[in-house]
Amino acid sequence: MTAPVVGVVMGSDSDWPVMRAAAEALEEFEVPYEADVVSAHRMPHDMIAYGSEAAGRGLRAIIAGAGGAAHLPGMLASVTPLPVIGVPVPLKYLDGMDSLLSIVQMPAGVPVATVAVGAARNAGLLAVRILAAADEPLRTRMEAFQRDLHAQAKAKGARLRE
Ligand code: RP5
Repeated sequence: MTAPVVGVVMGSDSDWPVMRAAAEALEEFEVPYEADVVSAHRMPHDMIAYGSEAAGRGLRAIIAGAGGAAHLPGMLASVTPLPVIGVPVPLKYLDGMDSLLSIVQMPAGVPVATVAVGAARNAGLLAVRILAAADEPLRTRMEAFQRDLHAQAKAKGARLRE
Protein backbone atom coordinates (compact mmCIF):
# COMPACT_ATOMS: atom_id res chain seq x y z
CA MET A 1 0.00 0.00 0.00
CA THR A 2 1.36 3.43 -0.94
CA ALA A 3 1.05 6.05 1.78
CA PRO A 4 -1.61 8.70 1.08
CA VAL A 5 -0.39 12.13 0.00
CA VAL A 6 -3.81 13.82 -0.18
CA GLY A 7 -6.41 13.88 2.57
CA VAL A 8 -10.02 14.04 1.40
CA VAL A 9 -12.08 14.96 4.44
CA MET A 10 -15.64 16.07 4.95
CA GLY A 11 -17.96 17.15 7.71
CA SER A 12 -20.31 14.20 7.36
CA ASP A 13 -20.73 11.01 5.36
CA SER A 14 -23.70 12.81 3.78
CA ASP A 15 -21.09 14.90 1.89
CA TRP A 16 -19.60 11.81 0.23
CA PRO A 17 -21.93 11.70 -2.81
CA VAL A 18 -20.42 15.10 -3.73
CA MET A 19 -16.89 14.53 -2.42
CA ARG A 20 -16.35 11.19 -4.10
CA ALA A 21 -15.67 13.08 -7.35
CA ALA A 22 -12.48 14.46 -5.75
CA ALA A 23 -11.40 10.94 -4.86
CA GLU A 24 -12.18 9.71 -8.38
CA ALA A 25 -10.03 12.46 -9.93
CA LEU A 26 -7.13 11.45 -7.67
CA GLU A 27 -7.63 7.81 -8.66
CA GLU A 28 -7.50 8.76 -12.34
CA PHE A 29 -4.02 10.15 -11.76
CA GLU A 30 -3.04 7.32 -9.40
CA VAL A 31 -2.48 9.75 -6.54
CA PRO A 32 -2.74 7.91 -3.20
CA TYR A 33 -5.32 9.48 -0.90
CA GLU A 34 -7.23 8.83 2.29
CA ALA A 35 -10.88 9.71 2.87
CA ASP A 36 -12.46 10.39 6.25
CA VAL A 37 -15.16 12.25 8.16
CA VAL A 38 -13.66 15.04 10.28
CA SER A 39 -16.42 17.29 11.56
CA ALA A 40 -15.40 20.76 12.73
CA HIS A 41 -18.43 21.03 15.01
CA ARG A 42 -19.14 17.48 16.12
CA MET A 43 -15.52 16.40 16.69
CA PRO A 44 -13.49 19.61 17.01
CA HIS A 45 -10.54 18.08 18.86
CA ASP A 46 -10.16 15.32 16.26
CA MET A 47 -10.35 17.98 13.55
CA ILE A 48 -7.53 20.01 15.11
CA ALA A 49 -5.45 16.85 15.55
CA TYR A 50 -6.04 15.87 11.90
CA GLY A 51 -4.89 19.27 10.64
CA SER A 52 -1.94 19.50 13.03
CA GLU A 53 -0.62 16.05 12.16
CA ALA A 54 -1.34 15.99 8.42
CA ALA A 55 2.01 17.28 7.14
CA GLY A 56 3.98 15.12 9.58
CA ARG A 57 2.10 12.03 8.36
CA GLY A 58 3.22 12.73 4.79
CA LEU A 59 0.14 14.41 3.35
CA ARG A 60 0.95 17.13 0.79
CA ALA A 61 -2.51 18.66 0.35
CA ILE A 62 -5.93 18.49 1.98
CA ILE A 63 -9.28 18.62 0.22
CA ALA A 64 -12.00 19.53 2.70
CA GLY A 65 -15.70 19.57 1.91
CA ALA A 66 -18.53 20.75 4.12
CA GLY A 67 -22.03 22.13 3.85
CA GLY A 68 -23.97 24.86 5.62
CA ALA A 69 -21.85 26.46 8.34
CA ALA A 70 -18.85 25.01 6.54
CA HIS A 71 -15.97 25.76 8.90
CA LEU A 72 -13.90 22.63 8.27
CA PRO A 73 -11.64 23.87 5.43
CA GLY A 74 -10.81 27.15 7.15
CA MET A 75 -10.14 25.58 10.53
CA LEU A 76 -7.86 22.97 8.97
CA ALA A 77 -6.01 25.75 7.12
CA SER A 78 -5.47 27.49 10.44
CA VAL A 79 -3.51 24.56 11.90
CA THR A 80 -1.63 23.14 8.88
CA PRO A 81 0.99 24.60 6.55
CA LEU A 82 -0.35 22.40 3.73
CA PRO A 83 -2.48 23.79 0.90
CA VAL A 84 -6.17 23.32 1.73
CA ILE A 85 -8.76 23.14 -1.04
CA GLY A 86 -12.31 23.83 0.10
CA VAL A 87 -15.38 22.29 -1.50
CA PRO A 88 -18.70 23.98 -0.70
CA VAL A 89 -21.24 21.16 -0.48
CA PRO A 90 -24.79 22.22 -1.40
CA LEU A 91 -27.44 21.29 1.15
CA LYS A 92 -31.24 21.34 0.97
CA TYR A 93 -31.60 25.09 1.47
CA LEU A 94 -29.76 28.14 0.07
CA ASP A 95 -28.30 26.29 -2.95
CA GLY A 96 -24.88 25.98 -1.33
CA MET A 97 -24.41 29.74 -1.06
CA ASP A 98 -24.07 29.38 2.72
CA SER A 99 -21.37 26.72 2.24
CA LEU A 100 -19.56 28.83 -0.37
CA LEU A 101 -19.49 31.99 1.71
CA SER A 102 -18.46 30.08 4.85
CA ILE A 103 -15.43 28.68 3.01
CA VAL A 104 -14.33 31.43 0.64
CA GLN A 105 -14.28 34.46 2.92
CA MET A 106 -11.08 33.72 4.86
CA PRO A 107 -9.13 36.26 6.88
CA ALA A 108 -5.82 37.53 5.51
CA GLY A 109 -2.98 35.11 6.11
CA VAL A 110 -5.08 31.92 6.18
CA PRO A 111 -5.85 30.96 2.56
CA VAL A 112 -8.24 28.27 1.40
CA ALA A 113 -8.38 27.55 -2.34
CA THR A 114 -12.15 27.42 -2.79
CA VAL A 115 -13.71 25.67 -5.78
CA ALA A 116 -17.25 26.21 -7.07
CA VAL A 117 -20.28 24.84 -5.20
CA GLY A 118 -20.25 21.07 -5.56
CA ALA A 119 -17.10 21.10 -7.72
CA ALA A 120 -15.26 18.30 -5.95
CA ARG A 121 -13.77 16.99 -9.22
CA ASN A 122 -12.01 20.31 -9.72
CA ALA A 123 -10.72 20.09 -6.16
CA GLY A 124 -9.18 16.71 -6.99
CA LEU A 125 -7.67 18.06 -10.20
CA LEU A 126 -6.26 21.08 -8.36
CA ALA A 127 -4.61 18.79 -5.82
CA VAL A 128 -3.04 16.87 -8.72
CA ARG A 129 -1.70 20.13 -10.16
CA ILE A 130 -0.24 21.14 -6.78
CA LEU A 131 1.59 17.83 -6.56
CA ALA A 132 2.57 17.96 -10.25
CA ALA A 133 4.44 21.24 -9.74
CA ALA A 134 7.27 19.21 -8.17
CA ASP A 135 6.64 15.87 -9.90
CA GLU A 136 7.55 15.74 -13.58
CA PRO A 137 5.82 12.44 -14.49
CA LEU A 138 2.62 13.70 -12.89
CA ARG A 139 2.96 17.00 -14.74
CA THR A 140 3.30 15.08 -18.00
CA ARG A 141 0.06 13.23 -17.20
CA MET A 142 -1.70 16.51 -16.42
CA GLU A 143 -0.53 17.94 -19.75
CA ALA A 144 -1.92 14.89 -21.55
CA PHE A 145 -5.21 15.34 -19.68
CA GLN A 146 -5.34 18.98 -20.79
CA ARG A 147 -4.63 18.00 -24.41
CA ASP A 148 -7.52 15.57 -24.18
CA LEU A 149 -9.84 18.28 -22.82
CA HIS A 150 -8.81 20.50 -25.71
CA ALA A 151 -9.50 17.75 -28.25
CA GLN A 152 -12.93 17.07 -26.73
CA ALA A 153 -13.87 20.75 -26.89
CA LYS A 154 -12.71 20.99 -30.51
CA ALA A 155 -14.73 17.89 -31.42
CA LYS A 156 -17.87 19.48 -29.95
CA GLY A 157 -17.39 22.51 -32.21
CA ALA A 158 -16.77 20.27 -35.20
CA ARG A 159 -20.02 18.40 -34.57
CA LEU A 160 -21.94 21.70 -34.49
CA ARG A 161 -20.38 22.75 -37.82
CA GLU A 162 -21.38 19.51 -39.57
C1 RP5 B 1 -21.99 19.77 7.77
O1 RP5 B 1 -23.33 19.56 8.03
C2 RP5 B 1 -21.58 18.60 6.94
O2 RP5 B 1 -20.45 18.93 6.18
C3 RP5 B 1 -22.78 18.33 6.11
O3 RP5 B 1 -22.68 18.98 4.85
C4 RP5 B 1 -23.90 18.95 6.91
C5 RP5 B 1 -24.99 17.99 7.31
O4 RP5 B 1 -24.43 16.92 8.01
P1 RP5 B 1 -25.35 15.69 8.43
O5 RP5 B 1 -26.42 16.24 9.33
O6 RP5 B 1 -25.93 15.12 7.15
O7 RP5 B 1 -24.46 14.70 9.12
O8 RP5 B 1 -21.22 19.88 8.92
